[in-house]
Amino acid sequence: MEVPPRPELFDFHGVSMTKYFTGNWENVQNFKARPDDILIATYPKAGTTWVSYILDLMYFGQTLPERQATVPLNERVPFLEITAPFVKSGKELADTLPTSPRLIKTHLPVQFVPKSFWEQNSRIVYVARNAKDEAVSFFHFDRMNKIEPEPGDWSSYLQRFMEGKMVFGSWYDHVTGWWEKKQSHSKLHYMLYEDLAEDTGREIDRLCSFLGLSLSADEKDRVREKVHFDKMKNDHMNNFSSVKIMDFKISPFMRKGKVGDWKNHFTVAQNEQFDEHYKKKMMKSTLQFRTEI
Ligand code: PPS
Repeated sequence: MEVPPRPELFDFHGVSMTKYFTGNWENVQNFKARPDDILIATYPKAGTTWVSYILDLMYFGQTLPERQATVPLNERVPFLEITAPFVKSGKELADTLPTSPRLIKTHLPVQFVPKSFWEQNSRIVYVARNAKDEAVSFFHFDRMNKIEPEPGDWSSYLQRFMEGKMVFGSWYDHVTGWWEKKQSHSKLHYMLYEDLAEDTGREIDRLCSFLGLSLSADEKDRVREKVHFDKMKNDHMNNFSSVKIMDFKISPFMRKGKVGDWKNHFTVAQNEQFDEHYKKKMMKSTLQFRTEI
C-alpha cells in the first residue's frame, strides 16, 4: 500500500486540523475514560514522547520490562485521536490497553478533550515547549512525516505557525487554553520542556508527587538514565523507528533534543517579527517560557 498524498488542513470548530485526527471524531469524543487513566496532553513536538516514556518507566519499569522491550512506545501509550494509513487506530489501542493505569497521549486543545476525562477526574499531564523551538521541531517533523500537510519552505512555515495554520491549530491558543484550565483543575500537572531539559531528576520528583508515586532513589536514577536523549535516540522501541509514515532519511524523529535550536533557523528579521507578534498574542497570559537555558 502506498502512502496517500499529504492531507489538506481545514477549519474544524475554529481549529486547523486534518482528516487523520478528526476521522474518528464521534468514537473519540465518546471514549470512556477511567479514574486512574493518565492523559498526556501536548501541542505537537513539546516533549510528548519524552514524558510518555518517563511515565511508562515510572509505572511499569519494574513490573512489565518485557512489554517495554517488545511493544513500541506508540502502542504502549496510544495516540487517542489518530486514524491514519499504516497506523493502528489510537482509540482502539486505548480501549484495549492491558495496563493499569492506562497512559494515553493526545494533542487535542483543551476544549476538544473527551468529556469522560473530566467526569472521571482522571489525572492529566500537560507538557509545553517554547514557541521558537516548537516551530523548528514541527517544521522538520512535517518534512519527514508523510501524513502531515506539505510544510513548504521554512520562511512560509514560520508565518503559518504564527497564524495558527498548523495541525492542532494555534500554539498560542493551545498552551494558554490548557494553562487557564490548570488554574481551576487540580488534577492537571503543567510541565515545561525547558525545565525537563534543565533538571530531569527534579521533574521526575514533581511527577511522582503529582501522581502519588514513591519511587526509590535507584528507580528514579534508572528512569533518568533511560530517558536521556542519546539513549532514546538509539532505542528502537522508543524512537518511532517502526512507524512507516515517517522518513528518517529526511529527518529523524529524535532530531536534536535541545533548547535553543531555533537560533540555527531564525534569521534576525524573522526573530524580530516573531517577538513582536508573540508579545501581542501572549499579552493576556501569565504563562512564561524560556527560549534558552
Ligand atoms: S510528537 O510527534 O508531537 O509526539 O513529538 P514530541 O515527542 O512531542 O516532540 C519531539 C521533540 O522532543 C524531542 N525529544 C527529546 N528531547 C530531549 N530528550 C529526550 N529524551 C527527548 N525525546 C524526544 C525530540 O527530539 C523532538 O525535538 P527536536 O527539537 O525536533 O529534536
